Amino acid sequence: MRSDHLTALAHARDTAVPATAVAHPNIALVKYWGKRDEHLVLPRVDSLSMTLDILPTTTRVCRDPAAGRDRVTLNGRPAAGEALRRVVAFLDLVRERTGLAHRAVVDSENTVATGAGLASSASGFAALAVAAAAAYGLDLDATALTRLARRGSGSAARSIFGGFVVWHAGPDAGTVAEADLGSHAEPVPVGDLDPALVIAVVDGGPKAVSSRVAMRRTVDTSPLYEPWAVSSKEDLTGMRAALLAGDIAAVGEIAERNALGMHATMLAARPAVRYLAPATLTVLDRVLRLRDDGIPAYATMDAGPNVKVLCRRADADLVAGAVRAAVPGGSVLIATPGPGARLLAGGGR
Ligand code: 2P0
Repeated sequence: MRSDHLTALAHARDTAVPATAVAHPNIALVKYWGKRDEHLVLPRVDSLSMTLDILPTTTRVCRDPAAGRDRVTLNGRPAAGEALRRVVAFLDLVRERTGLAHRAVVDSENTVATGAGLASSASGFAALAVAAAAAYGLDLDATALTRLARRGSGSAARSIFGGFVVWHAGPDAGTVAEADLGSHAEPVPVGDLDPALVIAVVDGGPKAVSSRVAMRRTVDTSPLYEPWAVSSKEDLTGMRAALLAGDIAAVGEIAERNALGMHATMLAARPAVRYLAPATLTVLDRVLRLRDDGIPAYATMDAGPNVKVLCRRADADLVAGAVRAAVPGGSVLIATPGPGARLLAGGGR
């Protein structure tokens, strides 16, 4: 039995079977903003998100024993610059762990604009983690996959799981291995909640400042960063309780204040990082009026001007209509909780 298994593994390592994985983006209701270790991608704070059922990324990885370098295609175009560097660095990590030096051919298709604050790096690195682990014969459980995905992009750790997911910052003290082990994601129990996220895409273009650069500047220079990080701990505790109680108003209130606080830390950075645009504020005003009308709707924004409005699934069409009318030039999408990352095919296992 065991020798059969080893033969199969050796076969997989020699024969370069392609692996294809799919992952969905996630939107944080308690945000990740700031790292304490850039190399290991260890965050300063715990974060909690909802994985979406729309805008998946599909990624195929195939080892190429004859190739001298990795070839990476993103949405049909050869990747270059920082995007290529990050994928190659991620594959290097997988190669280091498996002892397999083979280069790879990577093809990744996003259904969402890359780098527009719509969590494309979360779905992208979650799909890459699952596909690359399979293609290189790295046998990891879901928790270990969250640690691996984290190394590509912090928020990708959360996209390994579906539904609501917490990503633990992990212990501050201890060895590097202990810190790495402690910083993983896991699903969060949720009560009777039937939520939707109405996504107002007010600008689908790439952001001027990457979230990686923006969070580094915020941690280094913003006098508001530490107070936000402290209040974020309370937000996480409150969010867990609100999710368990199925209390959409409490979930929304905490999510909105946490996001506005995160943007406040950036506005106070030197120089300021401002992702919020006039159209963002127009949507925020509309969300307030929906609440005045008795509709529980709450806004959250990431590293970009687009607004995600949390509401009951039953109210999603009404909220989407209101938001669409508020920003006629934008587009509106409706998401509900979606699945975790999964292998579609291959990997030789
Ligand atoms: C989040 N964001 O929790 C936060 C809120 C944006 C604002 O995670 O540097 O692309 O690759 O670890 O994961 C975006 O940051 O950053 C992000 P890196 P990532 O969703």
